[in-house]
This record gives sequence, structure tokens and C-alpha cells, in this order.
Amino acid sequence: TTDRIVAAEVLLTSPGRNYVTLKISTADGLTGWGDATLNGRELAVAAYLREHLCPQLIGRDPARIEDTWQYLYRGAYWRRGPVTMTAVGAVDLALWDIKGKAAGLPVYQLLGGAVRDRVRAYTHATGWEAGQLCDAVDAVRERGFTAVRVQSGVPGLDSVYGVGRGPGYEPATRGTVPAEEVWDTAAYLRHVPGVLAEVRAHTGPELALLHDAHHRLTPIEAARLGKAVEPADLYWLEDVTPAENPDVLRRVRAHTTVPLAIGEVFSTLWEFQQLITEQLIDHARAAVTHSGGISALRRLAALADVWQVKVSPHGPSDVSPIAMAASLHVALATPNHGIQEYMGYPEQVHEVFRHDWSCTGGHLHPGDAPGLGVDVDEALAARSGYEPALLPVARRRDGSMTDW
Ligand code: GCO
Ligand code: MG
Repeated sequence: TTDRIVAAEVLLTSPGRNYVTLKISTADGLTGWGDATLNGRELAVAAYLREHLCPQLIGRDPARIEDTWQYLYRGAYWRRGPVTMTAVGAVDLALWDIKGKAAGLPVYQLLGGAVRDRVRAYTHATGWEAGQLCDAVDAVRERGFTAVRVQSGVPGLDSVYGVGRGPGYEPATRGTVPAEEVWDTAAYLRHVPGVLAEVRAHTGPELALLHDAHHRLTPIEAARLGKAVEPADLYWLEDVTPAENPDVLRRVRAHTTVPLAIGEVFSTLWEFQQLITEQLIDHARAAVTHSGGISALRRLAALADVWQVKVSPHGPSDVSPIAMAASLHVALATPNHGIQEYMGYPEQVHEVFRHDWSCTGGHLHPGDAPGLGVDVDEALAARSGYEPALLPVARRRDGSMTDW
């Protein structure tokens, strides 16, 4: 094509929580939107884009998505890592958005068209006590969800990440210094299998139940947990061990048949490679925006498909509605998509990011608007500026730091 990128700008907005958004404009008058939000490290990605990538985009042909991806990834001496890959992902999303708008087609059509009618989603239910958790699960089921992530409190701990004492939770708190929590793995391991058994007894067999261990366990602890929760028939057990060491999953696999899901903090296909080719996981959890965009997620899905691994992307409220749209376009067109996480958004987020995608009865659809199908209300976005917010950190009972 003869179109050219004429502007690339970064927007920071905080309609309830912080989002970093990339806006690419072309000479033909098209606008592409990308999500560049990296929870708690927003300004690092904003600077990476503003200072380093945006100047390199000016004058480029927006239609050459793959070449731009290769230029930004392969062309860079310092590559990989969450900050870099989120920035590359934002550019990739914006260019797919532009390509769809130029063609007058939703992105999923450009990816080969729908292979399913709708995308199955799971959402979160939390409750400090098992009884509250069962009530939260019932509420989710009434909304039509067929899958739910269940997290509870742990006796003896004051707080547990991602579990509010009341309904719902927000994964980051305002301020420039993180909150500190106390963590006790032994107490967690003693408690959680009973909670999951109670939830399963409450729901009956059909509802898909998921649980997230947030990388806190050693391999043998993970194996023990996997075995202990087998009667609850989980859809998956998520992030059992810290992400750096894929080899240890072999030990976990040797002891349990619980399906494993890993990868929300991974940034490249290469981090998934061994987990997939050795079938050490069942679900690759890459977020479309944190792992290099639609172009990269499709490559991950293609590799995973060879090994019967599913792609089931991360979708908490810190993944903006733009990335959610991108994730859904990929999901609709990808045979080995498993399930999409959908935590939901506060109402003011839906107002800033007006989207064509929808959530009905526990299923999602990207919509049929050209491109990604999200429009950003810039005036409304400008009304709520960036306010620092961070995820908590956790220490063991002796005061030493524990893994995420
Ligand atoms: C999940 C996640 C989130 C993350 C959060 C961090 O499975 O949804 O683990 O709760 O902790 O996205 O930014
Ligand atoms: Mg998780």
C-alpha cells in the first residue's frame, strides 16, 4: 500500500485503574489502537514506546505488520522481557486494527475466519470462607458462566493476594511503595484442598473450576497440591511454581494428572517452547499484549496445536478492553483455543474504551466492527490521569521475601 504512519502517541489514563494506550495514525486517516498496559510498570512501557519505538514507526507502511514485528523484535539487540514485548505487542495490535479498518473487516476474518461461534470464558469468584466462596460461585453461575476461578482465604493469614474480605478485589493498590502481605505455604497447602472439595460438593460435577497458586510453590509442594485436589476435578491448576524453571514441571507431572496452566508472565514464544514440546502444561496462558501481540500469539497457538496444548489467554482487569478485543479475535479464529479469562471491568472502563466485543451468558464474542472494534473516548480518558499503583509483595513468616 501507499499509506504511511504519520503519528504514534501514548495515552495514560486511569478510569479506576491505570491503562497505557498506543494510538497510531496514518496518512489515509486511519487510527489503530494498541494496549501497552503492564500492571505496576506502566511508565516503563510508556517510555519504551515514546522514546524508542514511536520515532521508528513514522513513515512506515502500516500494512507491513509482520515486517514491523520482525524489525522491532529481531532487529533489536536488547530484546525479550515484559517491558519490550508489551511495547511490541501494542504496536502489533494497533497495526492489526488499522489493517482491519482498511479492509472493512473484523480482525478475526483476516486471521482465517471464525472456527467457533463464541468464546468460552471463565471469571473469578472469591470468598474468605468456603461458604462465602460458594455464594460467589452461585452468583457467577447465575450470570451464565460455565467456568469459574475459585480463590479463598487461608486461616491464620491476614490477607491473601487476590482474595478480598468482601466481594471482588483489585489487584493493585495506589501509591509508589507496594503493600506487604505475609504468606505461609504450609497453611495454604493444609487448607485449600478442603475448600476446593467443598466448592465441588456444592456445585455438582459440571461446572469447570479453576484455581491459581500464583507461583508460590516448590515443585514437590506443587505435586502434593495437584494430587490433593484431583477429587475436585479442576479444569486447571494455574502457576504452581515460579516461571523461570520449566524443567521442574516434569516432577509435578510425574505425580498428578491435574491439568496445568502457566504463562501469564511470559513474554515470548521461546519461554513456552519446552513446556509445550514436552507437554509439561495443558494451557499456555500468554496475554496477547504482554507477549508480542496478535502476530506472536498466533505463532504460539500454531506451536501449541502440534502438541495438543491449548492457548487460554490471561484476561484480568489490568489487560485493557483493547487487548481483550485482540484476544477474542484470535480466540474466535484459533482451533486450539481453550478458554478466555474474563475478570470484567468497572463501568468507567467500558465508557473510556467503547468496544464492540460482548460478554453474554459466560461467553464472549469480538463483534463484527472493522479492525479490533474498540474506540477510545480520548476526552473522557484525559479526565483521569495516571496515579501510581502497585501489586503487593509477600514475605514469609520469618520476614524473608517469597515468590510471586
Ligand atoms: C490472573 C492473574 C492476575 C494477576 C494480575 C497481575 O490469573 O488473573 O494471576 O490476578 O495477578 O493480572 O497484574
Ligand atoms: Mg493468574
